[in-house]
Amino acid sequence: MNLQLCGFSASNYYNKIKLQLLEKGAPFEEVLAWTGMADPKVVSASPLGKVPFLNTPQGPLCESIACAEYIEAAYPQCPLLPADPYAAAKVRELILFLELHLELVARELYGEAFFGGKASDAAKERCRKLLLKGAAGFAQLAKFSPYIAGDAFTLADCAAIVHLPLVSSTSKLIFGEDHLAALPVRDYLKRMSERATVQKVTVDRKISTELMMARVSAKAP
Ligand SMILES: N[C@@H](CCC(=O)N[C@@H](CS)C(=O)NCC(=O)O)C(=O)O
Repeated sequence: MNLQLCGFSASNYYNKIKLQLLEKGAPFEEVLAWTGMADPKVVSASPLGKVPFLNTPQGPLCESIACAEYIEAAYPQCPLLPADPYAAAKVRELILFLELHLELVARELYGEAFFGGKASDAAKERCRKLLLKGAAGFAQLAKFSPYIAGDAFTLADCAAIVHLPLVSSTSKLIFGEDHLAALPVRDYLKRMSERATVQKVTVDRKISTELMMARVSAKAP
């Protein structure tokens, strides 16, 4: 059976894995699955109802970092993790740093930024401080030369390409300023947008975002 990538193309974590698979030229199918606990098929693969998850020939797998590592091991073509242990660990460090200290922090404000919700002033202030710290830390680790981890396209780029624009736009929408402005994010994303794989992810993301927003409005009271 072909590997199945389950989720939807508006999700940044889903797109991180989709970009990896496209970059590797690994065979896969996309299977639409929305988040939440309502669908037993989703929950049996991903206990918190989060996407993405994979259906592999051996069984399901959730958490995008585990999925990415599985894909690297199972499909060794076009490796996106360096062979050198230290260089590979530096790529993992960048992904973890970006997800824990920037994406997950900004995520607390997505409700207000994109879905008509409202975050408390205390939550905003906590996120603002954490984003400032996270951005300074990421600036210390990320190379942008021309890729996030240096001179080769890696899994860290798959993560940065999907997460950095969300963090920037959340920061602009909520705080009126981009907490990533000191980093060369705009030039980096422009360079990455020249890749056919990134273009495919972007086109699919726009279509999926419209579908997702229609679902959100249909559910709104
Ligand atoms: N740590 C998870 C995060 C995945 C995640 O948060 N996905 C979002 C979509 S972008 C989701 O499923 N949200 C629904 C929820 O948290 O209930 C991973 O790396 O796979």
